[in-house]
Amino acid sequence: MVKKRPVIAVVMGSEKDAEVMAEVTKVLDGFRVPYEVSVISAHRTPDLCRCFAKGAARRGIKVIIAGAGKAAHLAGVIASRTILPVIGVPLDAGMNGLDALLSTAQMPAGIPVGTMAVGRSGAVNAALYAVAMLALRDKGLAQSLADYRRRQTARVKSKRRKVVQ
Ligand code: RP5
Repeated sequence: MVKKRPVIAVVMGSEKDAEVMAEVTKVLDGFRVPYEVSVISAHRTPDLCRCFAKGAARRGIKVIIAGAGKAAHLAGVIASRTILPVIGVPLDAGMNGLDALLSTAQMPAGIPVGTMAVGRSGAVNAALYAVAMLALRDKGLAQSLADYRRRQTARVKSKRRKVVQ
């Protein structure tokens, strides 16, 4: 089987972020979107971070999803080195993730990072947001995204029936 080239890069600041960031790849797997995963730290491996960001577009990556905790500069530093859309997932490594949320979201004008919610919700939504971007140019993916929403609505309605009865 020929492996498809990754179009989404999932990056995290530490291997300790892997559990939450697995929510990203679970969603991408569901949509059969090819991705790559790496651990890169904006602070501990700054040169690697720079090379990764500079080379991503050339390697065929369309969207980057970066998750980090604490002083979470990963998404912002990557965004400063590429014009690809960068989605940031703030992770809770203390302070309920408020530190990471502010570090990821409060970018100065000119270098945007699309910041999601803290933790699992943010990880799931980052993947869905990236899929939505790809779906702009992929009708099959757009259909899958609409189906995902329909299934989600049906699931919530069936639970509601159980609660209301
Ligand atoms: C961040 O600091 C990482 O993204 C991680 O969430 C947090 C703690 O990392 P470790 O020091 O535990 O590796 O850079």
